[in-house]
Amino acid sequence: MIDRRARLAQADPAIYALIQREVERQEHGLELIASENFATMAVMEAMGTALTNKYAEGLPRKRYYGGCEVVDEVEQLAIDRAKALFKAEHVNVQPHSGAQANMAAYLAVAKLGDTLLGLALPHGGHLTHGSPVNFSGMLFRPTAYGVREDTGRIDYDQVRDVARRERPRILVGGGSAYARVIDFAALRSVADEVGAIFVVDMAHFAGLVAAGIHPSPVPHAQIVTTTTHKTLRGPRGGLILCQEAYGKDVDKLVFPGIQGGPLEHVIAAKAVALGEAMTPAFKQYAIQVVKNAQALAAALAERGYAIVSGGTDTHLMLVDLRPKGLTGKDAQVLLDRAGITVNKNTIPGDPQSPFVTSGIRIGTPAVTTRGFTEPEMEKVADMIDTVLTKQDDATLARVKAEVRELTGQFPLYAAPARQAVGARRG
Ligand code: DSN
Repeated sequence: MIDRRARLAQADPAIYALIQREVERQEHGLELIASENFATMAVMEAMGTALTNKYAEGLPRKRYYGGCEVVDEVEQLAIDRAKALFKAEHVNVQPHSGAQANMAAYLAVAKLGDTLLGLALPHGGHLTHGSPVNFSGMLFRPTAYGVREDTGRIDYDQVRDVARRERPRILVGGGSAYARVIDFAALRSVADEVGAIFVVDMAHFAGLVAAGIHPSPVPHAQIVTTTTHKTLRGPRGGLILCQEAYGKDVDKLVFPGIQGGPLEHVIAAKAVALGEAMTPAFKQYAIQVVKNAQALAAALAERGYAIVSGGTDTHLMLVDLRPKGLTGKDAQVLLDRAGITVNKNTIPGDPQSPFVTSGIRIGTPAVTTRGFTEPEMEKVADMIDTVLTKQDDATLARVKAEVRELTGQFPLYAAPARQAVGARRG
């Protein structure tokens, strides 16, 4: 069999070299972006297959084109696994991304101009939960609830007050920088009181829900959306889970509403990831993700960093850098130079703009995939603190070498011969 890497290297040396560089970056860097992970070799192999060549508008056994008998089975397997894993009545596995999953979910239950109520972006929400620069704030009337500045937690009384005042058609739960378990029952009761549909975007914590170590929104929300590549550790993409009563509308909105042909190669990879998420090994992984996040939050707090809400229940934490006199932007740049990847993030009540911010968001899904446990979290906290405290070139170079040594002890892409396709160990 012709080696796939050799073929790519020969056909397009420029792209091959860039992929190799990215493999190197992932191998030797400390990946702490809360929404990133390292998919398994099996997931990546499923994506790089002949399934990419097939058009399959429609749903399994109800397609517009012929020749869909194989992809029908692929997609049905993904649907069945998602239903079983999340105990959902209806699943659509076609959304190309979390944003498209949210768009289809909203349009399935609301009209243009209807009111949407979500967690404010600077309080840990997401662009697609009603930001004015996003479709969610352009097509709908966006309103927001927030977290209490003293606790960093959602104020459910305030959610009820805002909902009573604004009368939303859709109440959105979930966010991209909220570290605590959300009280889904409380939000559903608010939604019911004002006649809203409750949509939960569980993109960030879906892997924890799949592992059974985080409350599931599925029994509470009419519609649940997610990405598949964060804690769920699958390919880049989205899913929609919903109650049977919303199934037809959701399916129609995904296609022909907002998408064309589904990406069956990605759907195959989603099926592989969903299968992996059913295993005891994945449950152990998810447990360790949270233990690592809690260990890292505690270690940073010991070093004088303020953690929004005082800690985390999940895979991520929001670090308020104001006690250190640093902005998120500066911290992100300094850490990057030492091979540590995080993202700047606004904190509740942030006096800085979203381009500068007063905080950074840190997550543990990726480093846990490569095998880090609590002792490594202490080392990571030390490295972060050293970089942000000293800031000089020599220190940054020294920490970068330490990062390389630490990541070298937990290799990500096993054999050099498999590097070009990004073969994660295991
Ligand atoms: N970009 C993702 C995140 O970092 O949370 C959300 O879309």
